[in-house]
Amino acid sequence: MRTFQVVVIQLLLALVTFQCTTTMTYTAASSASPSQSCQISYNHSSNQSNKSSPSSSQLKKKKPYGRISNNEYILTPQQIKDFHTNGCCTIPNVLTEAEVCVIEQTFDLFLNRQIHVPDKDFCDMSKPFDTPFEQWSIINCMLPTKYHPKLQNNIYEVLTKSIAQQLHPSIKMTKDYDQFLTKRCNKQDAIFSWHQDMAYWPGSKALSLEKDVTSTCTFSLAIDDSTEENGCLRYVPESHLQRTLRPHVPLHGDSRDDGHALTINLLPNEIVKLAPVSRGSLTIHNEYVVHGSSGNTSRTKQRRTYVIAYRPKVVVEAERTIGFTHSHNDDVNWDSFDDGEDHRMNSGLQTKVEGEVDNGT
Ligand SMILES: O=C(O)CCC(=O)C(=O)O
Repeated sequence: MRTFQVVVIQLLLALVTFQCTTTMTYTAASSASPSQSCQISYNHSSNQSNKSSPSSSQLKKKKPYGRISNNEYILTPQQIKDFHTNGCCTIPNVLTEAEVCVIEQTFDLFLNRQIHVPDKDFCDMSKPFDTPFEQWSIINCMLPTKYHPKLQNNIYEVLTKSIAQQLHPSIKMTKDYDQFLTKRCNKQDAIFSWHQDMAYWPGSKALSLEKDVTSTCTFSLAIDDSTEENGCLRYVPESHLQRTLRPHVPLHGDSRDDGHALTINLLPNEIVKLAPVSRGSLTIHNEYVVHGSSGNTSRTKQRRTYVIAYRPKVVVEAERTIGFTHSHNDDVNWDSFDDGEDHRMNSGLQTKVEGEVDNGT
């Protein structure tokens, strides 16, 4: 009898283990529509160490985090804390393989120039504008949903809109711009220079906003696994906390007529953290955090990433009022913002701040 009981318990345990494995496989594999049974476990809790199985009352009490439905991803309190404390965080397994595949097809139409992106909105973020396409290292397509409206409201937009709202619950957040970035394989110079995003954008004064409101969540969806080797995002944790802009200068030449990118140097002893993420996962960064990425040393692996930035609705409306749309073809741009920021004064002069170190970017 006792042996029979042991066998029954073992069978039950095997069944539970089988169900868990099936759910995890389903989560990681292609699926555009996770079933009801996957909803609660469709999250990073499956990445955690295998502790003893929770009881059913424990399961009921457990908050559902992660991908809880077709169109919602709930952040854990720790992820929210990481974003606000460090200025950057990584969020695993946000899109399914099938969802990434759909987006990837459109992404590649841009990459292969089957969807036309005019003038400076199609550029290399690491090289001067006059570089021939064959020699580009970081292919940048600005505003893909503007140039291909069918892409609007895709699942990545839907999920990140709700995540941005979770990060700034008291502010009405709205999408500001989007961007496709590709680091070609074997391009050591595919370096995205160190910068703070706010340096590229008009500040509250230039936008005639009474309150200094800038809160931004910039998402980057990995279309390819993003690793140290192919030049994943890197950042200086906590560098956003003071909310001050460092003196940025154009990366090429004396003005932005030569190239779009701005650059700064790191300060001595600043700690740099890498933010590798797997396909379908995200990084999110803040508007003041110092960040960039290094070259692609992989012979075979490109790095494609899909950026969407959310900002307060009042900010986006004010940007549009002054004619700033994040298009590199805008007349209103870095050279012409009137926001009294020192970092934009003497933009043609290569200011070297005392104590700065040149770290190869
Ligand atoms: O992903 C990268 O390499 C850098 C992107 C970036 O700097 C940005 O989106 O602000």
